[in-house]
Amino acid sequence: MRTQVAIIGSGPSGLLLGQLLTNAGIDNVILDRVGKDYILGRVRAGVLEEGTVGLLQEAGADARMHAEGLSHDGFSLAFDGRDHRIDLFALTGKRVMVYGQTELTRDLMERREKTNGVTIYDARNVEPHDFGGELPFVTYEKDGLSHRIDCDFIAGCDGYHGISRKSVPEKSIATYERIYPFGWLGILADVSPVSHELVYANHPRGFALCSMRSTSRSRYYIQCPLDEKIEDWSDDRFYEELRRRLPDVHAEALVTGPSFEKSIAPLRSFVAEPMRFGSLFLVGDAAHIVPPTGAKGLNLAASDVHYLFEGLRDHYLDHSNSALAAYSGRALKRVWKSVRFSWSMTMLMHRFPEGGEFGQKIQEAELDYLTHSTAAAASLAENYVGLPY
Ligand code: FAS
Ligand code: PHB
Repeated sequence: MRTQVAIIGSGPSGLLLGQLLTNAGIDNVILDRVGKDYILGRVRAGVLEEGTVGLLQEAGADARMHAEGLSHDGFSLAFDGRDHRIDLFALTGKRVMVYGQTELTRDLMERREKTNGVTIYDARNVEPHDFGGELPFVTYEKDGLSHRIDCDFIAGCDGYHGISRKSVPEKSIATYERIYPFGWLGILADVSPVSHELVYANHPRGFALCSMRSTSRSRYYIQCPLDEKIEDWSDDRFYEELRRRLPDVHAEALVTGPSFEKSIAPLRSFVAEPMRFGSLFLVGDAAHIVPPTGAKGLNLAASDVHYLFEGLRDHYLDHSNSALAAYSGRALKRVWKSVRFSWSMTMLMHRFPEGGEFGQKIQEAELDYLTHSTAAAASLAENYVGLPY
């Protein structure tokens, strides 16, 4: 088989890039090591920046998001028993869209099928080859047979644990990492959310986040030690602990009900540089990971796709390679600013026992500053709604 762009990974990065390329008449094939249902079974992000919304519109996969998504003008910081609203729209003129990554992925998959995009699921041992040379190709195994796809470019959209970054010679790549000493225990339940907007809570017992997927489906998280076991957390125990970390106004509004998803996610900051190696481009989680405190992971994948699509479109349609040459530098400039923001929100909102009383006092001072200074709140807000592409 031959294609112009071989995309490894059928998550949001791969699907969004694939659709933009297809719409531009640029041939592409997506390969994923698992099946469609497995991908759709993963519960991930929930908040979309306007840039991400715009790219889904450009991809023609935005109808359900606009019909079912929730447009939010603000969110709350809860601490010291009080709730402080950050008015995103008043401070930035922008909003965020609350719409689950699972649904966005489903919409992109359906759009790809409608436009006859080729996706090879359950592709085992996918491997990029000769991306430093003139004739790149990808190999994989399926149904006991080995296959090869010759291509012009390879987009590594295969996430943190994917093969693409691991295929780059160690001497050619630099990585930067911070691992946080806790995780997020999250549940999904078909109960109405405690508030019409998201609530990020800083509490001596630990961080909590009240999010949602709709007005009848809530997504809750609490900070937990990394060695916690899911089986030790009944729904009742989870709701009781969540309630203890919220101001009364939200604790009293908490509607409980059986969870249908419960998981613990570790938190890390990670960046690989550069994001281009010859004809191989790293995109999204394959190149960077952020703690979900700033709701940036999925949105950074989207801005990477924007930069890479511009480069590939200019290469094929305008015979210009300047945008492709600029991809890594442009993407990393935005990545590092979002990594900084996600790190700062994580340091602000979580309990760090090793930080001691001094660390606690610094958090309290910063929260006080954020909720009494328009300049400080505006800085937080412009990062949360998403910095310009
Ligand atoms: P993805 O990891 O989504 O997709 C990569 C795809 O590549 C997968 O389908 C995988 O099967 C495939 N793949 C991997 N290795 C392969 C190989 N060798 N061969 C072929 N295919 C391969 N972000 C937020 O903004 N908010 C959140 O709350 C949030 N929560 C998260 C919770 C968890 C547990 C995780 C892991 C991430 C979370 N994220 C969150 C970040 C997440 O949303 C990512 O940013 C987003 O999935 C990035 O999309 P992709 O880059 O497409 O990577
Ligand atoms: C979510 O709804 O899953 C979510 C929302 C905002 C975050 C993290 C996760 O910062």
